Amino acid sequence: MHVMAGLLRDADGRVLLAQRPPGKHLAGMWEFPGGKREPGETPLAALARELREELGVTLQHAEPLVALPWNYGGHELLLDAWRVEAWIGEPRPLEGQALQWQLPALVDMAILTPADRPILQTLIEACSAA
Ligand code: 9L3
Ligand code: MG
Repeated sequence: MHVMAGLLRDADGRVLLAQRPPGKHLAGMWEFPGGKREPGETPLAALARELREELGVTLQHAEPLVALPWNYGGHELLLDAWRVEAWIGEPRPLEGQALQWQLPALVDMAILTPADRPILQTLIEACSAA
């Protein structure tokens, strides 16, 4: 399974996090918005679709950050994280999920789904190198 995740930053450098809704796997934990790529979709098209469905925004420009394999209880997934450099619209919680903007260095890793922790770490390192 190929899962896309988008890292949106605001003008203050804060990153957007979404909370997984009740009833879903890992409910209550926070993650970068995104979801499963469907057959026949390119990674970028899947990311654009997920961001439109979950946040109501139109992706304009994204750059790959890091893709890491993960195993959730027997399910192999590749979590493919992209920096979303430009989009149109104000992100809204269209799927009942809570949203928050937070400075990467201030995010408590414990609130993130395990697969998203190394992605945040990669973002923090990329920011300090820039
Ligand atoms: N997942 C982890 N981190 C993320 C995303 C978008 C997804 N940033 C994991 C949670 C699920 C799987 O990928 O195990 C599929 O996601 P969903 O379709 O349940 O949202
Ligand atoms: Mg999702």
